[in-house]
Amino acid sequence: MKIVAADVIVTSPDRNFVTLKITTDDGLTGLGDGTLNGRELAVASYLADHVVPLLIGRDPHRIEDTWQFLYRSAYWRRGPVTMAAIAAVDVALWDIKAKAAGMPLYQLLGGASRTGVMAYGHASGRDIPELFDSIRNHLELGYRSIRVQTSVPGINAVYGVAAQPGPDGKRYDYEPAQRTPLPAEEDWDTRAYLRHLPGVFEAVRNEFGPELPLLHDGHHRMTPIQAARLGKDLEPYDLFWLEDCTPAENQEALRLVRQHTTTPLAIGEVFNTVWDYQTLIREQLIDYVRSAVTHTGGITAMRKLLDFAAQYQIKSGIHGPTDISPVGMAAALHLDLAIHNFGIQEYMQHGPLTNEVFRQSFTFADGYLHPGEQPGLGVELDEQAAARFPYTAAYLPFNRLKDGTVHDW
Ligand code: KDG
Ligand code: MG
Repeated sequence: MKIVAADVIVTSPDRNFVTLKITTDDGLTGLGDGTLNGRELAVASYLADHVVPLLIGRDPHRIEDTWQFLYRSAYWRRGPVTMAAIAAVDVALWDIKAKAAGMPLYQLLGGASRTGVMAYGHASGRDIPELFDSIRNHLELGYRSIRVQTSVPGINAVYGVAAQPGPDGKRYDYEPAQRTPLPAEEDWDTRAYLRHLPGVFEAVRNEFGPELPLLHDGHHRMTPIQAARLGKDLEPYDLFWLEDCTPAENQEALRLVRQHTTTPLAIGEVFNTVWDYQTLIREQLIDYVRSAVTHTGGITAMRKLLDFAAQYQIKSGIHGPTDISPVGMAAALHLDLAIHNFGIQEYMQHGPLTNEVFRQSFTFADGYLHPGEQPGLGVELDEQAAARFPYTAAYLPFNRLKDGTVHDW
């Protein structure tokens, strides 16, 4: 079998997505997600200008060899653009291999290790009553694990709070990237946040009881000692995890956090290779690996990363916000179903236009996702529908402190 075409499709139904479609000489097609929120065209160019010419004529079954070739022959290693491009190729090739085998992809990864994939959804509110409504709404939608994000008195706009108004005055909702000419400016005050958050979790536990798994995303804003304090303060509320408590480029910083708290820690959505996790995993400084298949070099690299994590009883918590396309989500679900050290899967539901462009066969019922039984990934791209939604520039927001200093967002 040979690759005869590889097309980069950029579409913007509810938001921007970059998809690679690989076609073989016997007519099979495979899809891969290369969406990098706010920097989509960089991956599209990397693929179209530098990778597609290298794929034509290659044997699509040689997935490991293609991965190593793309990673090593570029000379310039790692980085989100490169690794998203490699992921798009890798996942498209796995899609083709599984279609050729006539099996859903998870069968090629070793078969199902569980009957379904536990998912968590994003509840949020500007105040406690709105947060409770959002949690109830997520429970009604079928979620059985809930991430809790809340506004903080004294801060105007905080990551993850759906109902707060964006720069256009509309609901911010679940999508932080906004179609504005410049990135929206948000504000931040760590001391106010540290004072406010434990009371919110206390109220949620009092209302919803001890059983419900609760998660929280710190979104990279604290110093190690601040993160240590928050982890300690949240211990009575038994979180499933505290995510991205510090910007983790400095992996050693997590030693300090770990010394002080037993709140489980999840890190890695902005990472793109196993090297970003070396200290975190080897020293057991985290409990969950948060990488996206889409940003970490695809199934091939994620499988190795998660097998490494398994040696240390560290589990998966694959990144699954709306900026992961349905193709990237399906890839995550096949992996989730197959690996032994599965933890939880993030699942934010896409909007109706996205679901029109990407026809999906994965299902969600009673808190569990399943990738379905169609050969391959189980996602089809409607190219005519995709063409109706041209790329629209959008940016993630950024943060400033009260004195104007730029802060991590
Ligand atoms: O593009 C940025 C989003 O993917 C990120 O803000 C979402 O932190 C996030 C999460 O945990 O889903
Ligand atoms: Mg996050």
